[in-house]
Amino acid sequence: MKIFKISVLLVALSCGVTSNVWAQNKAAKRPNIVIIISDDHAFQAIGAYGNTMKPTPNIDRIAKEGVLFNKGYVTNSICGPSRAVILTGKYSHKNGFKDNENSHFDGSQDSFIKQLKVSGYSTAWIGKWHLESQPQGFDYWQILPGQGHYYNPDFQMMDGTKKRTEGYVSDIVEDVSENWLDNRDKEKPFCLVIGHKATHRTWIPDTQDMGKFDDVTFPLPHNFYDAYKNREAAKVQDMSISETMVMGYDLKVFKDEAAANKEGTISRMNAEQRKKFDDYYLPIAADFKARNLKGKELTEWKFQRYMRDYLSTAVSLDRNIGRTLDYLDKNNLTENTIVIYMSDQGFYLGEHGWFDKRFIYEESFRTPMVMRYPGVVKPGTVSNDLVMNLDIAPTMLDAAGVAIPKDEQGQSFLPLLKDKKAKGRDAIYYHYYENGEHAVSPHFGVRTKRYKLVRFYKRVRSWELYDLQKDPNEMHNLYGQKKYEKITAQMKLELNKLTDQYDDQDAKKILAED
Ligand code: SGN
Ligand code: CA
Repeated sequence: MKIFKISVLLVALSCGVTSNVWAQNKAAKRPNIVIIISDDHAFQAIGAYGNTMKPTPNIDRIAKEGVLFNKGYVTNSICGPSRAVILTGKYSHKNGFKDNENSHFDGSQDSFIKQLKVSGYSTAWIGKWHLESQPQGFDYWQILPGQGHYYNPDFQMMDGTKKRTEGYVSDIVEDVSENWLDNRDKEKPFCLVIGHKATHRTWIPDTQDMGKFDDVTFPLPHNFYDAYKNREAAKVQDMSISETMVMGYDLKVFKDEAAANKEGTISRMNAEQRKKFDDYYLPIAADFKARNLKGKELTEWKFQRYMRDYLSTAVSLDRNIGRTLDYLDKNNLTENTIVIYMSDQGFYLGEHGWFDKRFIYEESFRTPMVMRYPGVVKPGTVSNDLVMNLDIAPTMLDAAGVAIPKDEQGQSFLPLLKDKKAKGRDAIYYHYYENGEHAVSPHFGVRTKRYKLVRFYKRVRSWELYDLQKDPNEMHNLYGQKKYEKITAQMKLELNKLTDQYDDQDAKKILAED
């Protein structure tokens, strides 16, 4: 009997069977990972976060089957920097990618993707990347150069070629992702990042979704006409719907056909796409021109058009998130796959009169973030812990059973989800650097559960303090008020502590000058 067993083992070994069985067992235990990262998608535009129009049934499905993070934040609210933080688990001053204007991601540094790959995962990044340098640590990548285009986008391929693909960008990013999943090495667990361009400016929906919200009149946020009293940085920004948002480029009301043809994405459309685009937008433009709007009427007209395009673009995006979930269902992958949906940061939908992001104020500091992790996260969980995009890398390594490198600055949020008694952060740290387009002054700051302290230090030099409990919309800067001296001092201590903890030398220098 014994001899028989040994001989079976020998035969198995010689055929390589045992190593396959071993790989499969290991793969079964380690979850697959799908991270869907969209661009500029505001939590205010998501059903699960309270949008009553319910434009995102598929994102809502992830939340329902997993966890909704109510307090998900980013460390630096802008595209490239956020992706660099997600990859490395380190703040911008450590991973080197501080802003979209002067930075170039050093791909030779460590990332959670590289760690997963070494530990036996198949890895891929498909879609928006925006880190300038070529992706490293992926078995496969196919990326949109820079911001990419909504229609018939070019992709940068691994072999150095550029490939134009006909269609709508969110559909194509999903097609390529499913194709990679079909052809992946099925012996291994996988980690796939799906990088969507939507809902980035200039918010162009798939033709089938144009006009989806034309019957809706969106309520103006109550601080739409913010006068920025006592808030210098907010006063000097260039991201308002009234001043910055343009009729042609942003809202597709062009002077004439020649002007439309000059716009990148529109000029790329094929005849069929262009006809549908014109059928929808030309009557809107004609109506607008006939009205001759001015002042507040004009601004509010712009706001309604902005909201309609933005939400329709989100519908086109969400449909493709649904396709990812369907793919996992159809291929029996749902039970053993973590799915995360998040944006690279939040976005303003008219709050303070704005579009865009960058500020430490809640709408852009926060990011939507939902995660499904069958067997680990109870469906319908709502998390109110302070978590960050900084935590994605260590959390994914934790889930995969890979040691988290000591120099990662985030922390796994799995303990918070597994154990009700686990304690999360008391405070989170933010640092925004870019000092160009949209004129948002560089700043850093700290947010606790109740208060926020901000130091603007370049375009504008000033402090701001908010009581988020009394003033969740951050309209009343309390800095300098006698009544808040004690809280200010406590918050400054917290800020000093965090700049030490994260070793942010630039911020420490500025604090030392104060
Ligand atoms: C572009 C946009 C800005 C936007 C940045 C950063 N201008 O420069 O409005 O803030 O991207 O966006 S546009 O004229 O090109 O639309 S990010 O997503 O990369 O952070
Ligand atoms: Ca972005």
